Amino acid sequence: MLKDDILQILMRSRAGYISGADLARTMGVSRTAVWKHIRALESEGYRITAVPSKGYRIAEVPDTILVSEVAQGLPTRTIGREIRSYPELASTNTLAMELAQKGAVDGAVVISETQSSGRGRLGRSWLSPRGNLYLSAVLRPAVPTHKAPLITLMGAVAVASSIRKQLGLPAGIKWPNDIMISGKKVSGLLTEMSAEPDRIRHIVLGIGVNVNMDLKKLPPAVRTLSTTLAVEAGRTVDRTRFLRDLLIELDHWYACFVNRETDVLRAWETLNVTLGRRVAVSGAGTTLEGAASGIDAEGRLVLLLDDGTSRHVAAGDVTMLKR
Ligand code: BT5
Repeated sequence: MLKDDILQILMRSRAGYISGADLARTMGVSRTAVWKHIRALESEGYRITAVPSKGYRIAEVPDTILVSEVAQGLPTRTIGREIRSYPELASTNTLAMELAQKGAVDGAVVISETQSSGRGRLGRSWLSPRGNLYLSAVLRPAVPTHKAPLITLMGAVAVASSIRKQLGLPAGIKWPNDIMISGKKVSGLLTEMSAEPDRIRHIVLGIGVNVNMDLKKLPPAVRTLSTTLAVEAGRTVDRTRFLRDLLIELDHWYACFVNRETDVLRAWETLNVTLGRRVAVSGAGTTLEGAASGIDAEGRLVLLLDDGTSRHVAAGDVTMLKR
């Protein structure tokens, strides 16, 4: 897009001015057209100084995820082949499900700066102030329906290992869908599926990562259990770069999942913080207590109960009990 090209030129020469005439010549358009694109960039939050004798210069870049930079030469096979971004949505998962129904490609990604009705599991909400990452990927894996729950584990492996690689933080996975740092939740995943008995139509993998938001934006009860990447890293995190590297990591693990899901399970085992712990798993009106001893081939938690029997739990909320 012309606007993105102009943005790139201006970003590359942020130290000085570029004349409207030069931009117009490079782009092969009129100076009025250049001016219109400059106005469009301003409406996206860029502050651009215009000096009649010198030209244009970017004075301030908005704190938004720059999708053109994420998409530019993105070295992925599937994830991020299409990226749609929005300043605000009700929920990226809701829109991604709609797009999937209308035929969105495998790997299409939806992101939003905020969500007004971000969703967690079981009708819970995901609080979604500015400064974080909210994304959903449309997936169409050619695998049997019973493998679908592994998508959550796959996404968790991608998020935890991306945080580790990019920021060197000790991110771990709490079964089934939480990413934790130092015992606090930094990210949550929500997988939704449309399927026939023997065939997956599409899956939407939703990922929320607390990046730079002020934790005070969360109500106290949630805040005490939560953290952000910025708090853990001790600095603001570049969300554009974080997202780009996360999509690359997700692409890798998605390919692993489709080709040889045992690799995903092994990676999950090395990154998890649940196994080996005594846990209580609640769900469907009951709570089971026991030792989290493993995950099975379908991603269910294997719980060793005190009577010596074991249960394979498909879903639930885990509370870590004392060691
Ligand atoms: C989750 O549910 O953790 C899944 C979160 C998925 C969010 C993404 S954002 C992009 C995509 N679009 C959506 O609409 N959703 C996905 P669950 O395990 O049910 O946890 C929900 C609970 O986490 C809430 O009841 C709160 O206690 C807590 N919580 C809510 N917002 C939080 C936040 N920003 N950080 C940490 N914890 C939060």
